[in-house]
Amino acid sequence: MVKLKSIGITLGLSVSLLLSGCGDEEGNQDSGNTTGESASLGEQLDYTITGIEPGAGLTGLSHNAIEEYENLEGWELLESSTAGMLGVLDGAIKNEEPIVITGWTPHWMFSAYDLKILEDPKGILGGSENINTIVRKGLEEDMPNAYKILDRFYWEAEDMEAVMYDAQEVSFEEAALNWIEANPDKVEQWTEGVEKVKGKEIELVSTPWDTERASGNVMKAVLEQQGFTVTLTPVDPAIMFEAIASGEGDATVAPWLPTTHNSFYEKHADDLVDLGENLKGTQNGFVVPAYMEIDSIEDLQPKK
Ligand code: PBE
Repeated sequence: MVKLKSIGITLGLSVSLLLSGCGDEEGNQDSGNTTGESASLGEQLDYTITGIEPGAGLTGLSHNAIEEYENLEGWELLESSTAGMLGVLDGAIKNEEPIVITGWTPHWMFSAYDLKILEDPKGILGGSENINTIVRKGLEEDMPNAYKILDRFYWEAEDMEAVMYDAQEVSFEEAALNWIEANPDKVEQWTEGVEKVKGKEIELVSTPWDTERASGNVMKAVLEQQGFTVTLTPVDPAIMFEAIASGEGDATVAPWLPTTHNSFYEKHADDLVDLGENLKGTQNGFVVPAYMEIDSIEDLQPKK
């Protein structure tokens, strides 16, 4: 971290020296100037934002951003996978190269690397958001004990992060159990006075990202300790909402709202029960290494 920070400072200095010494030659800064010795930022990036899975809410929002920001004319979103994106980010940082990725917090990428979320003045990538608990219609009548726990479930970003960090060493199942053991007071708040059951089956659906593997596995383990037999199925956000709306799935603690998963939510809003937020303060964004000289999405220049 310290090393990365000092690289950032060195690079910043050399860019400003270059700027003061070379008139309109802009070095690393993107002026759309293709005659200079150094390629513009857009050229270096091949006008590409490195994205994640096609089915992610963030991928849809990123396409919207490219459309809505005039300065992103000619830019493309490279869809891949979260692991692929993280590999490209790691490679760029090792080589001190520029990179723009689609990222989100909570995520370990922010503790592993010195990163910044680019300002999003149009608010297209969602700003500060929440994660909600959503259940199928009729769950309250069919499984009042599970419903009560799901309704009460609330934790902080630090709790989710603790599970995610632990899960870099152990499985998410084990990390969830470790967190539960370390936080009996929180679990007690969700389960207090709730009657235990004997093997009643409940189907949780979730999405495949670490944030939701953390929350999904904690909810699974809590319900198991209450006597439920729990299935936890990770699917794309679109499928997750369809499952709850059709009643094939009983509950999810994974929807990012009001923006990231809004298109899916709106489609099914009449056919599901929204129990409100279970975590506050998540955020999506276009993310760059701190050594890059830009601060806002609007600092990126259109393809000429
Ligand atoms: N994400 C970011 C999920 C939720 C927000 C990748 C973790 C998604 O984009 O659907």
